[in-house]
Amino acid sequence: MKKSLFITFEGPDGSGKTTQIERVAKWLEQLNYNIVCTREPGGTKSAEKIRQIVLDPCLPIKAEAETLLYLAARAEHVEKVIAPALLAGKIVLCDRFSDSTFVYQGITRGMDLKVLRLMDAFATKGLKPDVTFILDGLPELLVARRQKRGIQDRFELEGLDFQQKVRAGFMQLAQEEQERIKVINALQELDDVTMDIITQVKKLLLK
Ligand code: Z5A
Repeated sequence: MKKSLFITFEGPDGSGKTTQIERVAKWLEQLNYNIVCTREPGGTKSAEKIRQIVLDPCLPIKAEAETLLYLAARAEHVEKVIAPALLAGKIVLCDRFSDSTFVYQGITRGMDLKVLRLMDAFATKGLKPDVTFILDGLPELLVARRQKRGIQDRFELEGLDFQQKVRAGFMQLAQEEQERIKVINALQELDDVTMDIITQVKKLLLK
């Protein structure tokens, strides 16, 4: 029987999450797995509206309010998309999840990580990913990828210092949860990045 899996992709922006989700999804589909690709903030109509608010550079929001918006979007997303898909035995590939809140609102914005973890558990009803891939690379080298997109959101306008803090934050989480979180070198050739991820996913599928 095919089992459900909840896989999340994390890392600084421009690290290749969207690209890798597409590639891993294609590989899983070829093996006849039922998959759902989704993203945060977003994934439902209301959460996509929240996304428009939190990523708008013209709408500065206090860290507390911003956190609550991300968590509100996540509660909707888990309830309406992720949990039903997992219950139906599907594989969910999600672009960002709780670890982004811990890094962006917690480690970099300075909100209390213990409080954030409790609030996140409330929003997700305790749902955690089976595996999380952090796509990691020197922020300086990821800048060019972000620039190609042309559009800048609130976080991207914060500069290199901020991106370095983000990277250190993800590494801190990876250190704390080595079983769940796998760090992938995002600066390799596309195929090599995909191969590293697929190798880990195969292990989970065979478990
Ligand atoms: N956020 C938060 O603060 N708290 C939360 O709880 C959550 C989120 C859930 C979402 O931004 C923002 O929300 C994010 C954190 C915050 N911060 N910012 N800024 P978003 O969804 O708009 O974007 P993103 O998630 O940060 O990433 P992205 O811009 O979508 O990039 P990506 O998906 O990681 O990368 P990509 O689009 O796949 O690749 C970027 C380019 O690089 C593209 O041209 C690719 O072709 C190229 N690429 C990718 N991989 C390679 C390799 N290996 N070699 C060469 N070129 C490559």
